[in-house]
Formats: sequence, C-alpha cells, structure tokens
Amino acid sequence: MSATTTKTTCPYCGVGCGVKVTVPSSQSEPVPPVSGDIDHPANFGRLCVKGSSLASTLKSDDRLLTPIVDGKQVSWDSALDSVSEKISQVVKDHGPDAFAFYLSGQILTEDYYVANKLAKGFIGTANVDTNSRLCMASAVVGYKRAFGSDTVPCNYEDLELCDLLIMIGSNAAWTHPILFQRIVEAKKQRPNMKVVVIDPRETATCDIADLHLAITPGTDAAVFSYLLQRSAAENILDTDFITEHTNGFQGTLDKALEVTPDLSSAAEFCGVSEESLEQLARLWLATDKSISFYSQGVNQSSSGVDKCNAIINCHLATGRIGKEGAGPFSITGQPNAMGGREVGGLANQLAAHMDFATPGAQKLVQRFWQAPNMATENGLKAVDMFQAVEEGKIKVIWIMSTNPMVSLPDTAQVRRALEKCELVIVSDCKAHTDTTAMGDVLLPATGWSEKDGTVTNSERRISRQRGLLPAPGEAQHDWWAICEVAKRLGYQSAFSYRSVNEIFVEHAALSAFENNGKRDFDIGHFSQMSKEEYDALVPVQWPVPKGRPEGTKRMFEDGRFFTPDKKAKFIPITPQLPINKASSEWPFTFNTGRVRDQWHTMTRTGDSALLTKHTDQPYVEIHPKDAKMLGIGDKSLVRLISSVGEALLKAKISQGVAPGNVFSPIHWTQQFANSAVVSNLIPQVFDPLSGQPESKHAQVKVEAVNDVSYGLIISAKPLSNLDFIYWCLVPSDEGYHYEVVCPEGQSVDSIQSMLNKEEDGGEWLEYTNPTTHQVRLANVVDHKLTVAAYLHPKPESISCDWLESKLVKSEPLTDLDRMAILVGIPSNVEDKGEIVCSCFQIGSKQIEKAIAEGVDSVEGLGNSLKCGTNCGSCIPELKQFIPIKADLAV
Ligand SMILES: Nc1nc2c(c(=O)[nH]1)N[C@H]1C(S)=C(S)[C@@H](COP(=O)(O)OP(=O)(O)OC[C@H]3O[C@@H](n4cnc5c(=O)[nH]c(N)nc54)[C@H](O)[C@@H]3O)O[C@H]1N2
Ligand SMILES: Nc1nc2c(c(=O)[nH]1)N[C@H]1C(S)=C(S)[C@@H](COP(=O)(O)OP(=O)(O)OC[C@H]3O[C@@H](n4cnc5c(=O)[nH]c(N)nc54)[C@H](O)[C@@H]3O)O[C@H]1N2
Ligand code: SF4
Ligand SMILES: [Mo]
Repeated sequence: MSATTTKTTCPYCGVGCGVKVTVPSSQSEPVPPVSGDIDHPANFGRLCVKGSSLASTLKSDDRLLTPIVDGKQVSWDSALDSVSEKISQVVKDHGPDAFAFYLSGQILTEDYYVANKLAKGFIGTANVDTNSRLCMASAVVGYKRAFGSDTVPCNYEDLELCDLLIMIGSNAAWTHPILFQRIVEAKKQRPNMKVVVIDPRETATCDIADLHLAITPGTDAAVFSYLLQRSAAENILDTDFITEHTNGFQGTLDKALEVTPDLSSAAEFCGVSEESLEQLARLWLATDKSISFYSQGVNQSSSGVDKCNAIINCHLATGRIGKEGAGPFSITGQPNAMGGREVGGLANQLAAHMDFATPGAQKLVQRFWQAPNMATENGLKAVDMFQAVEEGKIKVIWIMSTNPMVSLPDTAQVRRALEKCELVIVSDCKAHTDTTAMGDVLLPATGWSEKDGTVTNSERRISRQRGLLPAPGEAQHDWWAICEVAKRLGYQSAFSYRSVNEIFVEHAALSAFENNGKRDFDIGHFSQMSKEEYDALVPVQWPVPKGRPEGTKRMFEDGRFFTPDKKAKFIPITPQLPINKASSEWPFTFNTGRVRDQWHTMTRTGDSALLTKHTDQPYVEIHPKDAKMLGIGDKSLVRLISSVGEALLKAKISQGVAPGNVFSPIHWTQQFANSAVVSNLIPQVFDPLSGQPESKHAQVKVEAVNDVSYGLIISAKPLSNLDFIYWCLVPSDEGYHYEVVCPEGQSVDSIQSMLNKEEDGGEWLEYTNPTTHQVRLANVVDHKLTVAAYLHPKPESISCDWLESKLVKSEPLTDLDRMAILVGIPSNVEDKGEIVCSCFQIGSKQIEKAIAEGVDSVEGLGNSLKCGTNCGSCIPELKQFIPIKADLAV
C-alpha cells in the first residue's frame, strides 16, 4: 500500500481551517507534519502553530483504550448493557428528566444529532446541554432576539473588505490566528482600514489596533448604546432600512439616550477617556463598511445577551448588515459549536433551528422522527443541570467530549454533583482527565484523526472531517456508542444507521422538512446525498436549500429576517456591570482567557512539547504597582482566593492589565498542576437569558506566598507522590519536567523520598550551598541520570533542555557531565531563553542577540532566524523586542 493524502478539517478553533494529512503506508512510520489545504476557503493553505503541529499530538500514551466500569476494564457489550439498564431503570422510576447529556462543541454534527434525537424524541427529556453554553449561548440568544433566528450574517471575506473592524472581547491574534492573519494582510493592502480593540487588557490583538479601548470589565453595552445615540444625533441612520425592515427603533433609541446621554457619562461608565470614545465614534460615523467582531469578552457575562443586542442595534440602525464588509459577527470558538447549534443540541432548543416555543415545531419534529416520547419543554442549562445533579434530581449524566471539572464555574460544586450522581458516564479519548477521574463508566472515544463526519465553522461553512488512522484499542465513534445505547433502550429502527453519512442525510432532511423558507437553517440539497457524494463534500456555507447547491455567502441581503413579520427587532438595553463588585474583602477583579499555543484543558496540546514552550506554566498577570504593594516578584508564587475557591499561580508582572485587575489562562488542570484550575475561583453567576456563566469575572484576594524555595525536577519516570506547595508538569519529549515550590529549608531527605529514592537505589549526587540556600540533587543509576532536582530561594529560570538530554535514554554520564549537573549547565550549550516563535523554536535570548547584532525589524528577525515567517502568530511578540534596539543604541 502506498501513502495516502487526505483532506480534513483542523480540530481546534472555529476558523475551521482545511488541512492535508499524508498517512504513511506502514503504521510504524510517524505521520509527517500536516499542511494547510490550499483549496479550503477558510485558510487557503495557511495554518497556525496549533494546526501545523497536529501530527505531534497523534500518538498519546494516555488514550482510553477500553470501556471501564467501576475501575475495571470490561467489554463494550457489558458497558453498554450497564449504561442502558441504569437509564431504563432511572427513567422508569423517576421520569425522563432524571437523565441528562452534557455534550460539546467538539463532537461532530452527526454525534450531536443522534444524542439530541435520543434524548428529546425517545427518552423524552430536553436535558441536553453542552459546553457551548459556556461559549456561544449569549451570542445565540442575541441573534435570536434580533433576527428571530440564530443566524451569523457575515463571512470571512467581509472581515477583509470592511473599512472599520471593531474587535470586542476577542484576542483573535491568539485564538483565531489564521483569521487574524487574514485581517493583518487586508490591513496591509488597504492601510485606510481601521481596527479598534475593546478589551480591558492589552493583548496581542492590540498589535494591529489603531485604537484600544481598555474598558472597565463588563461595560461594553454602554459603548454601543452611545454609538447608537450618536448615530442618530449625527444623522447617519438608515431610515429606509429602519422603517421597512425593523421594529422597535424609537424605544431603543430613547433608552440609549437615557442611559448614555452624552460622551462624558458613557466614557465614565466604561472607564475610558472621552477622547478615546470620541475617536471610536468618529471612526464609526465615517464609514458604512464596519464589522463588529465579538467573542468571549462579550458572551461570558451576566449581561452577555444585552451586550450582543447593543452591538446588533447599532448595525440595524445604520443598515450595516447583509452587505459586503458590514455586520455584527459573533465568532465561534470551538470547531463545531455551530454544528451543535444547527442540530439544536442545547437544552432550550428542539432541533434544526426550531425551539419548543416555535408554533407547530414539536409536532413537526415528532412526525419526522416518528418519536414515541417527545420532550415538551426546555431542559436544564449547564449550571442548572449540575445543580440538579447535586440535588439528586438528575441521577444519570452522560458527559461527552468536555471536561466540566475544569471548565464549568465553581468546580467544587461540579465535584459535589458528580460525587452525588448515581451514574456518571464519561466518553473521552483520554484515560486521565479531571472528569474521567469522576466517571463510573468510561467509554473510549475515537479522536480527531479517526473520526468521520462534518463540522461547521464560524462563517456557516460545513466541512468534512475525515478519518485518517484506525481507532486505537477498542475506541469507537461517539455516534456509534449513542446508537448502541438507543437500540438497547428499545429504539432499534430509529437508530440503525449503517454509517455516518446516513445520519447527515437525515439531519439535512429534517432541516428541510416542511420548511419552505420559514427557517434559516435549510440544507435540503443534501437530503438525498449518496455516500460517495458525502465523502467528496467540498466546504460550503449554509443555507444550502434544494436548488442552491453553491450555498449562501451572506445572509439578510434582502432585509428579510426570520421573525413572523420578517422584520428585525431592536432591543432597548440598559448597560450592567458584572454581578460581583470589588470590595475591601475581594479587591481584585479576576479575568480569564486563553494563551496562544494551548487548547482548553490541554488534553491534546499538552501532548506536544513544542506547544508548551511558549507558556510553560500557569500564571497570573498583575500590574507592577499592585505587585509592588503586595510584595510579589516576577515569577514568584501567588495565591488567589475567591468566595468559592483558591488557586496557586506564578506571577507575571505586566502593564497589560490595569491596576486592580488580574488575568489568568484557563488551560491547566489537576493532571498538569496541583492547584491551577482557575474555574475554582469563578462563582456560578450567569446571564438570566442565555444561562451563560460570567466566566470572565470573579472578585479575588491576591497574596504573595513567602518563605519558599523554587525548583525544577527532571525525571525519567513520572513522579506520583509530589508533596510540594506547588507543582506543575511541563510536557517534554525527553522525560518528565516539573516546576516546583517548597517551603524554604525543606529537608534534602524529604525531597529525595519524593524522587523515588527507595525504589531506584543508585548513587545520589548532592550539592548544598548554605550561603545561597541552593540545593542540587541527582540520582545516577548505571552511569545514567534518572532524576535531578534543583532548588533556589529565588524563582530563577534554569534552562533544562540540556538536563533533559542527559536522562536515561542518552549516553552514560561523563565526569564533566556529573560536575555540570551539580554546578551548572556547560558553557557551550546555548540557552535560547523562553520560546517566542513556536514554529521554528526561536527563544527570547536568540532574538535579543540578533537585535544586539544589528537586526532592527521583525522582517530582519525573520530573515536571520526565520521566526515569525510561518504562521505569523508570534509577530506581535516579536515587535515588542524591537524597541530594545533603541535602548541598546543609547
Ligand atoms: N489558542 C487557543 N485558541 C482558542 C482556544 C484555546 O483554548 N486556545 N479556544 C477556542 C474557543 S472554544 C473560544 S470560545 C475562543 C475564545 O476566543 P477569545 O474570546 O478571543 O478568547 P479569550 O482569551 O477567552 O477572551 C478574549 C478576551 O476577552 C477579554 N475580556 C474579559 N472581560 C471583558 C469585558 O468585559 N469586555 C471585553 N470587551 N473584553 C473582555 C479578555 O481580556 C480576553 O482578552 O478561542 C478559540 N481559540
Ligand atoms: N474561567 C473560564 N472558564 C471557561 C472559559 C473561560 O474563558 N474562562 N471558556 C469556556 C469555553 S468558551 C469553552 S469552549 C470551554 C472548554 O472547556 P472543555 O470543553 O471542558 O475543554 P476541552 O479540553 O476542550 O474538553 C474536551 C474533552 O473532550 C475530549 N475529546 C476530544 N475529542 C473528543 C471526541 O471526539 N469525543 C469524545 N468523546 N471526547 C473527545 C478531550 O480529551 C477533552 O477531555 O471552557 C469554558 N470555561
Ligand atoms: S486558526 Fe489554527 S487552530 Fe484555528 S482552525 Fe486554523 S489551524 Fe486550526
Ligand atoms: Mo469556547
């Protein structure tokens, strides 16, 4: 057999880039690096570093390979019998609402479709919610309130064609890197295009911003309320559009005038200068071609829906919608959050963009599914769902492709709920996650490289994910596991799909069933598709109704919406602050988000040593003034405490956050660090309309952790009994690298015992310096290094690449090596510093050196070191090195 090249879709962010993967003919050969698909309209061949390093995440030592029930490996038959017997019994004894699915925007549309069908049509409960509740729920409700449907009007081209791009609560430079690169390119081509970033933090996205509004967290709605009243005051309203295509304008304008009567009141509420808000207003007034591009800084808020509608109001009032380069554009995070929305896989949706409240919808879906037990009303949204689990109302929960022990707010509550639940079923690819640790039944799922199906990206584009590799062990597709349970519950005929394309065709048929243009989501063109056509599907934007195979680039071009009278709705908005306010007890405002090279709870990106080089440990970003006041040094350990939990993180002192504000990334779990799950700190506060948690906000105390030593451990084997104040596992290709913090003066003996002293025997090398309080320990077995530990009273960075290279698999240690291990790294080994460019592994020290040697631009750095010349997402960071040149020159 020869190598095969397959086109598929990247499993990370909602940009939905096409990738090409060549699978070698022999399974023993590694899969070579993946490349971008030049024909895919999302990326035209480009990939960011997460996408381009996908091949390095394919082989994992930690796959879940067999079903497990109560800690024991069992056959699929036995696991499926246990699951279905318990569901039957619980439904019989307590009714269908004692069962719940908690799904994910990372399963495929086909997986989602069968889960939704089983719960809502056959078991009879609408308790089907998903991690999209934490992600897109406010955007969905915002669109539905305004348009009568959950319709993203714009496409990626619009981002390139607009003259004004307002990015609200989005750090796209890191979170949607390829789209951001398209924007960077467009701005380069058309320097008149303006970019505004609205974010309380200064982020990498600000790199291309003509204006950055560092607003007080939560105050976005006031910015747009002011823009609405200013649009009226300056006569830039599209009065024809307002009259013909909308309702509710006057009341909404009156509200805007009441809550943001003038520039100074609006600027004061938002915590920005009048000049900067005026600058935004002028940019807004100057062009019709404007896009408002929004993400989690808008959605994850107790008033997230109102923020979305404040934005949409401005677009409706000025007719900036349904036109090239204009519109309110909610960008999706997960690769298939859109697919889940299309299927109706949320507790307050029914199916195929119909709701329980849509007249006739429930009967329509029942007829189509031939469903015996249709749910009749909304189910429980994520936070309420886990509360119902804790209260014992939900007795069986099936969690699929999400890690709620890390991502839901107040993880202590999630733990209590899962401990209480009679049966927790977890379908995952990984054996060890914070959530599989809570599962009674673990079902091994196929992952990205093995699954087959469809996903929809942020611009409504449906693309195929295609299976590349055989499933490892006994892993099975999620849709298969759901259908097997359905059959055991007695619903054979409705769930006897022979392959995944049959599910897609049924989904397409439901979208078109009795639709006749009433519903936006119609992919009827695919309702009779053959397997061959499905396999050959090229990316296409929905709606794709019968007779329009080319799909639909842009929505609402005819000004007709999906409300009963086809008119869009203005919603009067009163801007709100976050629910929890700063107080003397909880003085710091805590914000959360993402870093460039990690994905969510690190179950995939944590397998790639390359991706952990950019940010190797969890951190809390804190303003220099606050750090000074609290006696916190850079990289020193900090304790954060909120009303619901605690976390221990390293300090990153930076002007990027405002005084009184702190920020942490969300990615580290208990698999990677002892106390870095930041959702521990977030209270279960949510938007009353969307149920989306205010995950970007908590009030906290910040404390320095003093009298400690900082260290690192390099070990050939994983260490299981680490009893440090803080530890963090940094993924490495060579062995196991831990960063640790222990009490000052911790005894060498106690450290040795944590390092498997008894087990390994061997010779201990030891160096302690009573003056500097440094400790260095190494264990050597048969002239090979098995473990080394360095401790130091200050949080100094020790380059450990060299140490790692000396671990067991390498050559026997020389006398010089033994000396170097104890006193320091040999001088001939280059210390790259912290990695800035992940694609080419270029570190800060190499960049500084090149600059000292005369390089004075990002292009120059690219020429000499190659950094920034592949995916480009490190360019904002590279730019920050350039001023150093000026410093050196004086
Ligand atoms: N590298 C990487 N990329 C990803 C992901 C990942 O895990 N890693 N996840 C994907 C997913 S699922 C999602 S949803 C997206 C999220 O993509 P983004 O929303 O771009 O990412 P975040 O970092 O969560 O948050 C964006 C910004 O919101 C700001 N913010 C906080 N509060 C407010 C506020 O009140 N107002 C405003 N205007 N801004 C505020 C934060 O400071 C932060 O910079 O990323 C996707 N892409
Ligand atoms: N404080 C705070 N909390 C947040 C956020 C924030 O910004 N701040 N962001 C929120 C947002 S926007 C999101 S999207 C969530 C993300 O949070 P989660 O959804 O909890 O995070 P993931 O790591 O993506 O979890 C996916 C799990 O599914 C597994 N998996 C991957 N592919 C498959 C598959 O095909 N089948 C199965 N069965 N399993 C699979 C992975 O191994 C992993 O365990 O976090 C939310 N939580
Ligand atoms: S931007 Fe990067 S992570 Fe997102 S889909 Fe494209 S390659 Fe994947
Ligand atoms: Mo998300």
